[in-house]
Amino acid sequence: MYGGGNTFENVKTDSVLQEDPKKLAEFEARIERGEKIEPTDWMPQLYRKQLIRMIEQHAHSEIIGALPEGTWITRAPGFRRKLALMAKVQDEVGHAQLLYSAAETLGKTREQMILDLISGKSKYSNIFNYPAFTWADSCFISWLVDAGAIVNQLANAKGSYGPYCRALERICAEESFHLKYGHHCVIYLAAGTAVQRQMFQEAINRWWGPMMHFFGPSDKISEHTQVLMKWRVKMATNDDMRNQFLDMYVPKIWELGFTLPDPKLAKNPATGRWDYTEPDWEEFKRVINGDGPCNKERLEVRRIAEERGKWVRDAMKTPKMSYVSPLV
Ligand code: FAQ
Repeated sequence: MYGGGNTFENVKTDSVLQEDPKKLAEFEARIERGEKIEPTDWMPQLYRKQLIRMIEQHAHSEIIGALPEGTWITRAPGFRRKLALMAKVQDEVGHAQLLYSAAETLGKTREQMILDLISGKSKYSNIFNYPAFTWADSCFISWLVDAGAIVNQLANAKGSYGPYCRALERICAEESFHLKYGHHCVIYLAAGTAVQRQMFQEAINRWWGPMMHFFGPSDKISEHTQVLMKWRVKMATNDDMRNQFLDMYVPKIWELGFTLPDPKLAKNPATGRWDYTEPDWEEFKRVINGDGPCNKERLEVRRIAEERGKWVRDAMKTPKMSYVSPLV
């Protein structure tokens, strides 16, 4: 069990078993039939809690994810790249908006979510806590981090919670443009000078570890997978997503003549899955708990944005305006 939290069995005892068994059975039957659960429908408290946690973290990841690439807008090589990167970064912030709205339908206000982000209470994706030193780092994010996000989001768009699935469908449409943009940037470097190729190889070497972490802890230690899969919020396990990503993108990276910094990485013909060196889960834990190379800087940027934008939000509120109230 990861991070010393509740086991699924504990959760079942403490929370799910307190639910009305008839309502719970009907809810699970609806999920089994492939129906979408909507905000005003009955749902177990644990389903609501898990969805808020996951969608909120996803929203934070998009908004923080805009930062490492955002620093390259002013330094993008050429006007066309600058325009494309600016549009991409703007899209990521838009994704956060969609996701915060989806999380709000479950009863947590956007203000509270932002406060929990900047106080360090809520998590966001590990990968955005690393610095984008070079233009090639920004290309790695646009191609491969977006690719990883699409693998995850395409699967989960078929999940059970209506507002999240609809947000994911819209996000995936835009992410596929990001992926093409990123791939184009990488092909350009790959077909460039020795220095350009070296620059991308170094970016791969820096980002491969965080990329392997991106899909979450291995299934053996993942805390929430079981309950999220049962209620079809997650449509594949962390290891399955990681494996699918490797299946789709390792051959493409190799095709371009780059290497990956893992001597064990190979497709196992017997299992049909990828063998790889176990990612460093201690580093992962440190980074997601606030102690990565850029965590402090990332949160500080968000804190300043929150502070500076307050007068705009206040000016836009009417005296009677209130944020979302819980739909329970
Ligand atoms: N980073 O029990 P599990 C993007 C935490 S969007 C940080 O396996 P779960 C777009 C987890 O929260 C990227 N923390 O968790 C873009 C839990 O801690 P908690 C984000 C992580 O939920 C591209 C603990 O570890 N995508 O990139 C991570 O079943 C380019 C135990 O883990 C989403 O959020 C991690 N990587 O599975 C933007 C997709 N992994 O909460 C800009 C939706 C795990 O108990 C540029 N989320 N943890 O304190 C999901 O699919 C799932 O939440 C997983 C994790 C798969 C991320």
